Amino acid sequence: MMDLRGRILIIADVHANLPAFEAVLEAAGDVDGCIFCGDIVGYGTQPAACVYLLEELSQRVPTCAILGNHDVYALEPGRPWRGGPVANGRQWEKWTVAQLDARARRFLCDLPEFAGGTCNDRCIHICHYVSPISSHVDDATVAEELDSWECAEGLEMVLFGHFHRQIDRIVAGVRVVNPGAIGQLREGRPEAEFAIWEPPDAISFDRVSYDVDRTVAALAEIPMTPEYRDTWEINYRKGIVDLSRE
Ligand SMILES: [Mn+2]
Repeated sequence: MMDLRGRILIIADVHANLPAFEAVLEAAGDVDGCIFCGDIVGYGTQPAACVYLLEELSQRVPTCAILGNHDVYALEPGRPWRGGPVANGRQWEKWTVAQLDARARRFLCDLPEFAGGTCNDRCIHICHYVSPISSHVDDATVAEELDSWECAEGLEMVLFGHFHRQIDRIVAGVRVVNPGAIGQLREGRPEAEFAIWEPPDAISFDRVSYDVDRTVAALAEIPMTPEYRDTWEINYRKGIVDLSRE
């Protein structure tokens, strides 16, 4: 059972973007623990290196990490997955699966899809999402989704990912917090997002610029059409995901 205390880094949706992940860890400074809400890999340019970095972090400070839908897919590519990769993205996800060596797979296989426990004396639940709706939805749809969540009695906070946006709301008396995305930005700023929880209840959101050029350069390693590579270069540089060009 997780019991974290102190200055806690809350992160999600790294999506194999190593420069962004490194920038967040540096910007966060010294932390006493970490909560990772899923999607360490999936799309992205450096899946294995990101898994290793999460593993190293978990060896350095108490860390509670869970799998996201893309991580589950990378471990079980045959598993039916709503909102799965489309068009060119399918090739990219196959490439991701091939990049994960035994060490990376072993680390991921040990992660759960949900976790519960306490953090700074609050009873918390960690999940990537509650229902598998697409992450590419507008704010109103996210709000509708959150309102439909039913939280267990006594629960004080839900920490989640998937929607790639920073959220701090009260839903039926439970605080629901999403730290935003590190590696696949969708809010029109190419800055990696994270949150810091200072006891007892102060959760602050932050973002940091990262070496986008390095991420874009690594796209060259991945088998994809030049057009699709251009799309993702634009996505990374603008901090968007243009589904119309998928
Ligand atoms: Mn994601």
